[in-house]
Amino acid sequence: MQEKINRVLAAYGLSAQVSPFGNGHINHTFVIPGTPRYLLQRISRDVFPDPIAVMENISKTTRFLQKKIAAGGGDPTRQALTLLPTLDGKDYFVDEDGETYRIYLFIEESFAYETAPETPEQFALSAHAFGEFQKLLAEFPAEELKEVIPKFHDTANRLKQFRQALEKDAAGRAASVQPEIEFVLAHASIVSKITDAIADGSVPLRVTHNDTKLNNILFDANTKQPLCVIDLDTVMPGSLLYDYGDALRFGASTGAEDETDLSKIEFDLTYFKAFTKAYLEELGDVLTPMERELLPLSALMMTLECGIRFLTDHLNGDVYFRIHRPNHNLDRAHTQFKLVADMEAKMEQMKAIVAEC
Ligand code: ADP
Ligand code: GN1
Ligand code: MG
Repeated sequence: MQEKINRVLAAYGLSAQVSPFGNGHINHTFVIPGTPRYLLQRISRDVFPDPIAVMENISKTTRFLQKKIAAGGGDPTRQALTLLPTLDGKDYFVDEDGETYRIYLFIEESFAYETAPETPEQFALSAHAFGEFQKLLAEFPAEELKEVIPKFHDTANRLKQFRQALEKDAAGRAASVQPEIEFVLAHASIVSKITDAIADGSVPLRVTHNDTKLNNILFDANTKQPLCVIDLDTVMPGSLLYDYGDALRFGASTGAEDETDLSKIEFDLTYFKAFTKAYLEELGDVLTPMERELLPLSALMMTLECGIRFLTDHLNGDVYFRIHRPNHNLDRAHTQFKLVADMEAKMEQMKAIVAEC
């Protein structure tokens, strides 16, 4: 591996002993020691059929964000990702095996929350960060972005892919997960709620992040304030409900995404309220009535969708999300389904909280 990486580094005029880094489920990430430090990432070809399109989107969005941040008096090299160019001036490098790599400036003195933060107030900070990110990108010309993963948050399509995986049963696991399968199929009636609203025009397409997991924000280690929204691979036209719902899926859970003790997993309404209030402070004036109406359901739907995706990958033999132990994707699906059930029980309270905010 290091030998391959040496050839990549050479394209950037660098040479160093790299080490694996971080907790992402998708890309391979390494840190390049030195001053400054850099972060090297190999883009997953299994996940992104066209890694160059991913890089073109990221080049455009990072440049756009940097300009906006600089114009607002911020620090564009800490508050946005900075791509290092290769010696011949490109924002990425494709090696002889066709693997695509990129290098970012390492944002020092920062940290990410890998589970929910200790207080609702800290979680609210992430709502401001994602809300502000959304506002910064509001003027970005959406037509310049490629749809790197088609139908990424089309929950109905995720259900279709689940049914196909079930049919195929590639890993021979379907028989062992019958209650989980039933749980998914019992929720078939809600999967089109957001896409239907997009189709009838009541929910607009915006440039969205689409992967607003809390660990995709770097916080400043000294001030504990949000610093930079990262993981821009899936920035593309989408619904604001995807970003809002996905952030709650992860950050309003009382436990880790892969917790095996399900008694520890609940959907915490105090966190839900803190996030919703802060998000609406940022974006309340731009929301359409239908976006507002679908806020509570979007948290449930993004959680259901993620659970469906984890279970689909378990059925497919763990080919998409990186796993670190047997049944890891099944464990992840369990937490998501537990959260869905809890949100169903709390839906009236969630609606009341949104109305109050
Ligand atoms: P994945 O798609 O695999 O989740 P990410 O881009 O989210 O990949 O990043 C993987 C890891 O690297 C995460 O742990 C994240 O905190 C860290 N990271 C990403 N970009 C930077 C950066 N510019 N500086 C410091 N750490 C970073
Ligand atoms: C993946 O890349 P990462 O780990 O931030 C996934 C998200 C899921 C998430 C679940 C491109 O996010 O869609 O919600 O795992 N990213 C992609 O933890 O599929
Ligand atoms: Mg990530």
